[in-house]
Amino acid sequence: MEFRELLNSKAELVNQALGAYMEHEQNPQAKIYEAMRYSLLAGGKRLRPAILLMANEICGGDQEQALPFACAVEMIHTYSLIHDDLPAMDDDDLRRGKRTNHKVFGEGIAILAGDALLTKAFEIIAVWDEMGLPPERRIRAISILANLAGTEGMIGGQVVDLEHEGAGMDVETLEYLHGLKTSALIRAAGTVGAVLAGAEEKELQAIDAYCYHLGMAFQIQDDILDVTGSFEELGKPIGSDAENHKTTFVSIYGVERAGELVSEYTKKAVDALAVFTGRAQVLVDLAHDLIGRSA
Ligand code: GRG
Repeated sequence: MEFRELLNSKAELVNQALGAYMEHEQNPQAKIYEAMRYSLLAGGKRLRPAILLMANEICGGDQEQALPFACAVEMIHTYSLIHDDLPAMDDDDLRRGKRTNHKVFGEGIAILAGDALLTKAFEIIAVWDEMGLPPERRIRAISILANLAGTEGMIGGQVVDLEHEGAGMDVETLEYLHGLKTSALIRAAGTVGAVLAGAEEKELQAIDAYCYHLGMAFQIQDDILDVTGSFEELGKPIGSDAENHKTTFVSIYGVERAGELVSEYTKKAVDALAVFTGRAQVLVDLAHDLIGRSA
C-alpha cells in the first residue's frame, strides 16, 4: 500500500471509532456531545493516532487493542486545541477551517467540551475488556499518557508559553517549551503504541527519541507555515504568531534557517529508528511526508 493510502486508512479507522464514542443518549446533557463531536470530527490530520498505530504495528502489536488508545490521544489533542483557542488563551476564531468551539457553543460549554474529551480519553482506555491486553501494559500506557499530557508534558509547555507571553524568550527556552507543548503528546502516542505491543526497552527508547525529534520538526514547520502558508490550506488565518508577538523558530532564525532545522530534526528522528533495521520504514516515510506538508 502507498504511504498516503496507508495514512488515510488509519485516519478513516480512527474517524469511525471516534464517531462511535460520540454516540449518546438523548438526555438533558446531550449538548456536551454535540460540542465534543463538533471539534473532534472537524477533520484533523489524525497524526498522533496514526503514529500510535504505526508504532504499535512495528513492535508487533494488535491494532484492535491499540485503537481505543489512538482515539484517546486524539481526544486529548482536540481538548488542547479547544482550550488553546479560548479567549483566556489564544482567543482564536477559526480552527480546522471552522469556527472555534467557543464561538459556536459559548465559552462555558467549550471549556466543558475540552474537559469532557480529556475525561472520556481516560474512560475509554481504563476499561476491562475481553481483548486480551495484559493489564500491566494497559496501566503503563495510561500512566505514560497522563504524564506526557500533564504538567511534565503538554500542559507544562503551555504554562511556559503563558509565563513568557509578551516578554520573549531565548532559543533554549523555546526548545524546552515545544519539547513539552508539541513533542510530549507525540511522544505519548509513539510510546503508548510501543508499550501496548510489549516492545523491548531499546525499541521504546528509539520510538521516544523519534517522536521527540519529529515533534520539534513538526512545530518548526508549523511556525514556517504561519508565515508562508495560506488560509485555504491551514484552515486558520496566517501571520497570527507575528500578530501576537510570539517568539518562534522563524522569529529567531528566519524562514530559511528554520527550514534547515526542520531537516536536521527530521534526520535525527529517522536516525533514532536504526534499531529497527528497516522494520520502521513507515515511520521514516511519515517523517519525510511531514517535511513537505502545507497544512
Ligand atoms: C492544555 C490548553 C492546553 C494547551 C496545550 C497543544 C497545545 C498546548 C495547544 C494547541 C495549539 C498549538 C499551536 C499546539 C502546537 C502543536 C500543534 C502544531 C498543534 C496542531 O496540531 P495538528 O497540526 O492539528 O496535528 P490537526 O488539526 O491536524 O489535528
